[in-house]
Amino acid sequence: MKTITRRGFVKTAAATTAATWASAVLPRMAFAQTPTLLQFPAGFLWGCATAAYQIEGAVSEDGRGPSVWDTFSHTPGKTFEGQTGDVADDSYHLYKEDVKLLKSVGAGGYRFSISWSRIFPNGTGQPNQKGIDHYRRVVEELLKNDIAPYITLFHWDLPQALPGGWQSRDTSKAFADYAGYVTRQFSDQVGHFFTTNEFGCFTDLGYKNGQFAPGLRLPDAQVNQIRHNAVLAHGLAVQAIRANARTGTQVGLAEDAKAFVPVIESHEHIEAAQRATREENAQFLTVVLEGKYTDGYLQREGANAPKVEAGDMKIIGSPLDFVGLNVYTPRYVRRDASPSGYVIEERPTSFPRMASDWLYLGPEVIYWAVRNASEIWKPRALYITENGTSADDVVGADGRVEDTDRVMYLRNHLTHLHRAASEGYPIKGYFLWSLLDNFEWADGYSKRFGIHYVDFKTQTRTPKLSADWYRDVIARNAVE
Ligand code: PNW
Repeated sequence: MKTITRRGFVKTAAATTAATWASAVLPRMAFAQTPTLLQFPAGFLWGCATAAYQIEGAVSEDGRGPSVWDTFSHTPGKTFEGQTGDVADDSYHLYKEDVKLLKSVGAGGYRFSISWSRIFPNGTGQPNQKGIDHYRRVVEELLKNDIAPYITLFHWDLPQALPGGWQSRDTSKAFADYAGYVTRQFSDQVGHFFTTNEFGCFTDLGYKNGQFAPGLRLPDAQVNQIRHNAVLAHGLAVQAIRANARTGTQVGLAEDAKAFVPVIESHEHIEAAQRATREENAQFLTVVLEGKYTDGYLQREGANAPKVEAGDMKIIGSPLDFVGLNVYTPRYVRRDASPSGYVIEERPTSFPRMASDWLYLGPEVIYWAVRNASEIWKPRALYITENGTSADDVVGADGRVEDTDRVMYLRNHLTHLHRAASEGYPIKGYFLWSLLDNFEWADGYSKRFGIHYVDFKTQTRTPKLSADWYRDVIARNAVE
């Protein structure tokens, strides 16, 4: 028999006491404190999102034509360390593995985008069958796994061959032709299509600030015309989809409308936040949902306002089946006595942020994004088409990525999304950005948004803590 030292005895005694305490107390605690799960409505859709240029790689394969993002990322000084999407996650080849990742978290939907220049290498003209074949394989793999495909038709990778890019109205027409062609091919298997993703990111950031492709800095009048071409492209595409797709196909868009939180939840500040929502998104979501530029926008832009041709507004305002909102960062608004009736608060320098400098943390934004859009525009259905965060992920010695900050970000956003659902706003689903780490545009691979870690040298995918957490949310249809 082992002699029990005094220290050993104390330890054993302590352990026994702890065990006795635990068995006596814990079951009762567990009984008394039934966890309050925030249950989402039955049938709520949980998914993940990605975009073609950010994950596919294989940029010269099977007849794909170059896009403006190939040109831009290969131009020195435009992206972090000159990184490009040439290989990215190699999802063009590894898509089956990526479907397995979706399956393993239990996703019911996958929002991904089609690369326009895989289908029409020159933007217009002859379609490329190999491009269609690739997405057919992706769609079939998803369906085999009971994951509903949600297709974004344009997530910024404009075919380089289109003369003038979004400066030309012909690009809007080319987009409609492409949208009609793709939906004719796929609407027997795909029920939901998004026309464009985030107008401001491919118009303002591309043609006004030059941070994104094609990297131009044009004067306001030209930028406004580009914005107009973009919303017109969306409207023409909606019509082309309705003309080509199977009846019942659901059409919408994915838009990172600036989202406004009232500084205090009182009638006057809520009203101010809704005024701000309409005015600050006047050139994009507002004109799409109202078929009209606001008086405020036209006044502010004056002589620089877009030139509108007869019939444009009706096309732009074509009725939609749903609205998709990409929600990341909050803006705070209060009522004031100015003609607009609102003022947007400066953020204090101490305002918390995540790993991307533009990504401020204010989880209530997702509630207000849904509520404001619902009350202003009364859409039939809403989806959160993106929400997520970058984080400074580190692979531990045990191979695990404990992204507790991402879990915190997501958990808190879902708590506030739950509030919106429980108050009856028509929120039907949520797509987490992103399924896996990928090419984060001008930030290259320096910002990771995935719930799966990607080793870009070996293309190994590893679930992070956030993937385990999300699996749990989906399984319970609830957030804790
Ligand atoms: C979205 N901002 O972009 C895009 O749809 C994704 O492709 C992207 O990877 C993701 O969000 C994360 O960035 C945004 O500056 C880019 O506010 C910038 C902003 C918002 C969204």
